[in-house]
Amino acid sequence: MRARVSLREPSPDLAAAKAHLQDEGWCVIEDVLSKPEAAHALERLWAAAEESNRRGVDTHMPFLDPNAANVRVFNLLDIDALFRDLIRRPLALDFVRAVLGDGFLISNFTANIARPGSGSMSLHSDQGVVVPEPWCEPWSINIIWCLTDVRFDNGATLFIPGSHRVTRVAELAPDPATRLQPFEASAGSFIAMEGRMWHTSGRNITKSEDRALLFGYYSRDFLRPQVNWNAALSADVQSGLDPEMRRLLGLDAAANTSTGAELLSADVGAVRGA
Ligand SMILES: O=C(O)CCC(=O)C(=O)O
Repeated sequence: MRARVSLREPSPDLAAAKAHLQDEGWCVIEDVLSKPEAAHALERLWAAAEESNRRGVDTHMPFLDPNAANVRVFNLLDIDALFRDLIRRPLALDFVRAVLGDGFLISNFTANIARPGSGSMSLHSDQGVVVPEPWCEPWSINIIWCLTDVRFDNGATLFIPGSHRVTRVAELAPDPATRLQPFEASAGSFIAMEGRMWHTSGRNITKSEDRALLFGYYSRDFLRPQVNWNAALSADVQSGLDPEMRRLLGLDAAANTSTGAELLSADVGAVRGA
């Protein structure tokens, strides 16, 4: 098991990182994007923030963040093809599959730029946001793209080690906030974080350094994604998507069929075997 693997290593042990993700609920893959690629994505993210404001979707969400130093960008997939490419990067999907298997959908893709002076949001797990307790199995995962270096002092995401084993809120006590640790990583990395991990945004206590993260959120295909992509993606964007991307977004007519199909074939097999 390895918590961190760099793609620059002569033979990166991705299996060891997946094992860490499966057991400990997280891992970091470094050097997935080059520094210029991460810087370019950051430029496009700022352009997306402007476009979001132009469309009338505010980038400050008072119900999420204590002040406007957190810049939130929603609907990245509608705004820029660069984000439509990132959300389906084969390496990212490989880590998603390691936790969710083949039957998953893209649930959301958003950004949070924590600028100097930003504060923490509420402690939560992302699976808890979409499924009521008990949380007995991993049904969602985040692939968190780091577009800047991420450290404790510039507002790294804080997580509670082992909290992906918590099945009910009551099990979090006592003093969960005292057990928070930062996810630190360099620009161009991604952090894979199982959906049941309890976490929050850190405070950016630097004078002048932004922390920019993209949150690619995926969930099992029997769960309704956080975003209704049929409504959120323009006709123009939808018409340019290939069949695989339509499938990942759950855009086609058939929905929630894979689990039932497995059960049905198991039943038929049992009858045949009788
Ligand atoms: O920005 C962060 O570090 C965490 C954000 C988060 O957890 C969320 O938006 O749900």
